[in-house]
Amino acid sequence: MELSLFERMRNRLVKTKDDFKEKIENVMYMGSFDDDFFEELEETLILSDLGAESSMKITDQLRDKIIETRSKSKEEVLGFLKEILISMVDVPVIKPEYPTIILVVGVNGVGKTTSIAKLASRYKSEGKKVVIAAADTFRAAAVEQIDEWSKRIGVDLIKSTTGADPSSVVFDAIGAAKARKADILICDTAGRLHNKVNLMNELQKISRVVNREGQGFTIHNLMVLDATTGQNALNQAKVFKEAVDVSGIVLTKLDGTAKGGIAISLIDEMQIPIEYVGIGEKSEDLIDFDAKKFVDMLFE
Ligand SMILES: Nc1nc2c(ncn2[C@@H]2O[C@H](COP(=O)(O)OP(=O)(O)OP(=O)(O)O)[C@@H](O)[C@H]2O)c(=O)[nH]1
Ligand SMILES: [Mg+2]
Repeated sequence: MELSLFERMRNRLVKTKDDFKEKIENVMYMGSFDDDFFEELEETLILSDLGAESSMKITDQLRDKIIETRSKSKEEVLGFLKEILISMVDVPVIKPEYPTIILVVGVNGVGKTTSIAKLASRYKSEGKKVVIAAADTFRAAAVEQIDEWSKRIGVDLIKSTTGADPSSVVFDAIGAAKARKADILICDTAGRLHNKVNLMNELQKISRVVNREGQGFTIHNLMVLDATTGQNALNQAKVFKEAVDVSGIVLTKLDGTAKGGIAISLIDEMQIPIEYVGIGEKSEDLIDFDAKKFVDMLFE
């Protein structure tokens, strides 16, 4: 029997779930909801990678709620905490209208190419015509890597040689996507350090080509972030958002961390939805992210 999305999420994100639960329970054992409690709670949220800013916001809101309701019950307070987290992640995902171009961006090694393969495989199985642009012309072997994936999945790849101008690969790929009447064109790009100005400029150039040539397509800039890098992912997100108009996040390697709280912090601080999360290395290990269900899971 096929597992539900929720069950797959729960199975793979067990580290985050257990860790959060244990930490929150420890705080709740303190008994009374005084200054020590709030201090401890804030510390705990930060340790779960919710970030200083979001953690403070959560703690403040909870304090207000407790004062307002004069609640002294642990169950009620836990309920309030959950409500606050749920309201925080309430940033809607915009579903793509076809045809669409998805430009995938992010720093080195976060899981861009793997996520593209997972997306391509998913869309193909839904009967969509998928084309991939191998616009990582920077790293040696990057073209081979995506070539291998596209053959395995059975989707078209538009490629050039290492060292070629990535914008021109994207240009050609858009032409091919139009000619082949593709539903989805996914563009792989080179990992780039967010603090390297010339690389960010190159990314803006690619993005301009997509915007200019991609008439008739909805355009979607997906930012890939590695959950295991914690708050660093948040810093990357901020810089990439300056360079391109990021419309969604893929949060990868959530299976490999106990600090999945980064998901909440990202949505809260960036106000950008997490659309997909990576929960493993195989092509089926990508799930649609439901932030509300994610919070539910933390409190199960
Ligand atoms: N456990 C786990 N591993 C992942 C996930 N996504 C990607 N990886 C692994 O992360 C490593 C890097 O993935 P790539 O897809 O090559 O990353 P990239 O961003 O394209 O890297 P560059 O092209 O070098 O910038 C690979 O070993 C992947 O198998 C995930 O969701 N979970
Ligand atoms: Mg890559």
